Amino acid sequence: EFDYNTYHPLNEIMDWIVALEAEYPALVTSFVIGNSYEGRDLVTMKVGVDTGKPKRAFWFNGAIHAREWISPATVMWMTNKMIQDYMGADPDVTFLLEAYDFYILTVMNPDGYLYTWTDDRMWRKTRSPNDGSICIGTDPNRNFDYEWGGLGASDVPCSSTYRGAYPLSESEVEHVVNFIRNQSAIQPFDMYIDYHSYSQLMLSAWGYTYDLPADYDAMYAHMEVYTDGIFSVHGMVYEYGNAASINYPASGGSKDWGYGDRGIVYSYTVELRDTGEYGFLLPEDQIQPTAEENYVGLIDGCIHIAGVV
Ligand code: 0X9
Ligand code: ZN
Repeated sequence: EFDYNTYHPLNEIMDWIVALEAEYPALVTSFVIGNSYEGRDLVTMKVGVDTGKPKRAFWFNGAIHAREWISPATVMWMTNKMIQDYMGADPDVTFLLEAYDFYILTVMNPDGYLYTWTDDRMWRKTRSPNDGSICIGTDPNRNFDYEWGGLGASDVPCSSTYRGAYPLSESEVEHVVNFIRNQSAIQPFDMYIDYHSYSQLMLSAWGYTYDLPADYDAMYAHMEVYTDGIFSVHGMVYEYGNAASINYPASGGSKDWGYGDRGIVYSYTVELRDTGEYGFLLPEDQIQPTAEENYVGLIDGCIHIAGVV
């Protein structure tokens, strides 16, 4: 029996995916979208029901930043809950899994995540070397090929926000981008969420500029639904709005790529618990409440999207 209320090393997360697929073959399919710099599989799950009809798609991922352990833990908890709710004939989840495929990448940065268990709990970046520098790693959330290299992204390899030598230099980012681009030709993506920690924020485009995007009203209405869902569970407040203003400007990030490159209006960075008391070292007894509140936000938010797209 998998314990959702503890943090798990990479090998246990990979075993969890195998076990989930074996237990629910009609709901879960896993596949490898490519490899990390150190050669690890980027294992993505498709969670949905085959109806024989065309389906739209949602994407969410965890652990693009290695030390943000609550992110993959929340992704696993929510994935399991979605499956359990489908098995229990929950009407919203049944509707969603029949109309949509959820593509879920639990650990986007497996090399970094492993490194936080073995060497440095506070590692953030990838583990690829940099020419002419002794410093390792690129910030994968500065490496996407939309408005790469602008505000809030460093050109110094030793920086924790290093943008990389060129856009998509990081294998992990390149494979996510290629997968979503290719899959978009088959089924349109209506939502993209990149789960991070910490700060309790829901951040929409833009990240690279203070300018508000053309679709901001629609984004704002959806963020209100998601964060109302969060609040309804444990009364936690997650601030929301355009990333540059609510958080800080940062270029080459995932959500700007989702919206700017792919046209996915509902494209976000969600910063999970807490607001700084424990930060990245969030105690395990907060895994379940964090996941519970985000699950309600996610499901309510997906139902909202299905009604407006
Ligand atoms: O800096 C980041 O990549 C994210 N914060 S974190 O502490 N998890 O590293 C925030 C990205 C959100 N986008 C912008 N603030 N532009
Ligand atoms: Zn992060």
